[in-house]
Amino acid sequence: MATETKPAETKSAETKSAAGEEAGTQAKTATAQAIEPRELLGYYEQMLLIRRFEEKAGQLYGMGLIQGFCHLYIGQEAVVVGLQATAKEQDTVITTYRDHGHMLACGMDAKGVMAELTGRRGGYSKGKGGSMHMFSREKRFYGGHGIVGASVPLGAGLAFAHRYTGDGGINYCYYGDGAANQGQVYEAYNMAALWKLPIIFIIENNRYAMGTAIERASAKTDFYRRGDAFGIPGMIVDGMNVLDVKAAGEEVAAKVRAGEGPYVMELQTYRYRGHSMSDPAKYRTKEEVSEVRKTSDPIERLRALILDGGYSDEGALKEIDRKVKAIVNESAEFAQTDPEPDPSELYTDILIEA
Ligand SMILES: Cc1ncc(C[n+]2csc(CCOP(=O)(O)OP(=O)(O)O)c2C)c(N)n1
Ligand SMILES: [Mg+2]
Repeated sequence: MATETKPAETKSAETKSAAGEEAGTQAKTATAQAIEPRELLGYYEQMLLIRRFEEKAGQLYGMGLIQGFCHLYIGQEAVVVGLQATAKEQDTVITTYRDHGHMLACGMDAKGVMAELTGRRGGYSKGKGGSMHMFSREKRFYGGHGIVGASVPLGAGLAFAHRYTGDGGINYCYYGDGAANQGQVYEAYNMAALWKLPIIFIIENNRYAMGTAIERASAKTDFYRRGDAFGIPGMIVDGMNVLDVKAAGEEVAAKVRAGEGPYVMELQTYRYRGHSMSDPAKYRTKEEVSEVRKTSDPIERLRALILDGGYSDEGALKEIDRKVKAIVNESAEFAQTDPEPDPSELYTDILIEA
């Protein structure tokens, strides 16, 4: 594998002329950047791990081994992989119920995540939390929240803690296009702007909130401008291009780390599966989904860049495929063989006011 650094041409994010430059709002354009092959292969591996993990979770759900809610992240992998590539040790992450990819990108163990999905002892919440209730203080992952919009004020709280303790960290706060219409989001924006909190508000615009297309739910769909009223700058990014995401994330994280206060990022992306496992997705056509898969799939795009740009070869990618498959199979095996929690666990981790 070659190791030289060379510029990678990344396809431009859709560039929108921002009518509202008032708050420093801008459209993210393409970046040519110095990049090493091993970095590209690293993103490929992480995105593939999320994709294969989610496919396996979908299978286990179909077999009745995962019950309750299960929201898959397939299609959106470049968002979290690109952004987490810009995170530092002390930073914190918070997100919604569509959270398995975020956990893996934060470095949480695939076995622990899969075993939580099947309700086993070795799961991150000892098998008592399930898909939407996993946390890792060690990896600074603060959930996993089922209440739409809740990650935003909670993220502002984490950002406040970063500033209060002076640990130098920032918060990566993820939520959806639907959540962006919640009232609590704007209360949090106001406080974050007023106190210049170190937080990136990350809107994963996957075009739908459950079965509702953004045009049907949002009076204005330029989500990156949602901070305008509070003087919070925003940026729109092609969320299907991991290199664009990484470059944009670096630029924004540097500003937030420098004490400039919050920033809004809109990542334009797409989910291939239904909202959750119980959604047949009748509100959109099969053609729409296959068109996105064909033209914008984040993994296929990176794969093409790696091969066409001569950064690496088929053999190296196959090796990564094998490695990822082994990790996912091992996690699925563990998630089916690890015992269920002991009944006595019903009485632990419960907050009781005397
Ligand atoms: C306060 C609240 N209202 C409604 C719901 C039901 N609900 C769950 S997900 C969802 C749609 C959210 O869509 P979006 O924010 O775009 O995120 P995505 O699922 O697309 O990732 C809704 C309405 C909820 N969980 N919480
Ligand atoms: Mg959405």
